[in-house]
Amino acid sequence: MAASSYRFDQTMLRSFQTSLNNAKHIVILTGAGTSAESGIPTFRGAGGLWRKYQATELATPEAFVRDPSLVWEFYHWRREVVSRSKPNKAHFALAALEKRCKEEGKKLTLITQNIDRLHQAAGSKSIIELHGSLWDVCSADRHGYRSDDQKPWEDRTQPLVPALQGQGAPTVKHHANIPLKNLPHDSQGHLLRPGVVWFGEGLDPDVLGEAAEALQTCDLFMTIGTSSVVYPAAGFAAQVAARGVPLAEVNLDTSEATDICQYVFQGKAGEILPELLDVTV
Ligand code: BV8
Repeated sequence: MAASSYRFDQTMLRSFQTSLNNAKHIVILTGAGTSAESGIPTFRGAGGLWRKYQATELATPEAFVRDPSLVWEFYHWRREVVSRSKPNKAHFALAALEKRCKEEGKKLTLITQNIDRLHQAAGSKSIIELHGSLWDVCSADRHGYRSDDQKPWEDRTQPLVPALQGQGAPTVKHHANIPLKNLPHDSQGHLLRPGVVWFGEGLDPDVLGEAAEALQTCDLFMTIGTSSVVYPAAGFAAQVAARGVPLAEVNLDTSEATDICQYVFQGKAGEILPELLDVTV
């Protein structure tokens, strides 16, 4: 396997690989940095701006009630970007690790904050999507929150409605101001919203339950490509560390989790993971 351009601390690499080989249930938490090498902008890095907005300003029920056309332009553009994106070596390395764990009778749970479904595209199977999927839609109550009485459903029609065609470019000065009636609606005429978890919204209790079970039983935890500032995911590393479980971080910069990780590999996930996990991608 071609050695990566990343220069490992060999002692840390060997110690981590011993922990990896001894682990029986590995939990991996991924964030936007895992998809950065697929060309998908992260939230808090240079690419985190769309027009003059931080992504976090638009990923809220309040923003949707205030300007549903603007929020739909933003998500339509992200669907366009992701539809042209492919999984990168980080995604493939994690899928290869899951396959090896299965062959060795070990468990691997991949908990992702990402909504781009590139882990699935790379072949990962055991995935917990904390924040939903960019390809899902759902109905919104009058405050813009996900309706409790139904789960989001996938609709990969692109554009979702003709009015969104060609809209959403991050560089234009003027918003499309699409009339409400021309935005996505269901067959009963209810306005639809992206089926993701927005800031200020609770996560799906079933999803949280699955994640909690994995966190309580794992014996190795890896955090990859996340700034670890968004809760509840940001609290997972400390929760597992409290049980004395070893933590590893693969991240371009330091994060809120770095200080509690025994193993820290600072660099690009796509360059580090194939050699770190000893997989061929
Ligand atoms: C909730 C979907 C409760 C939408 C997203 C406790 C304390 C403080 C605040 C809170 C708290 N509890 C709740 C909150 C509020 C809030 C929160 O955490 N706010 C933060 C900002 C302080 N949390 C919530 O609102 C959550 N809800 O807790 O509910 C509740 C209960 C009942 C009733 C009401 C409420 C919901 C949060 C979910 C929000 N939705 N996404 C969408 O995507 O449009 S979160 C969004 O941020 C994305 O999912 C993203 O993944 C996630 C986290 O960001 P990161 O993935 O970490 O991305 P970031 O850009 O920050 O970092 C990327 C990292 O990668 C960087 O470190 C970079 O260095 C690195 N990197 C870059 N390139 C590479 C790389 N690494 C490796 N290789 C590379 N090549």
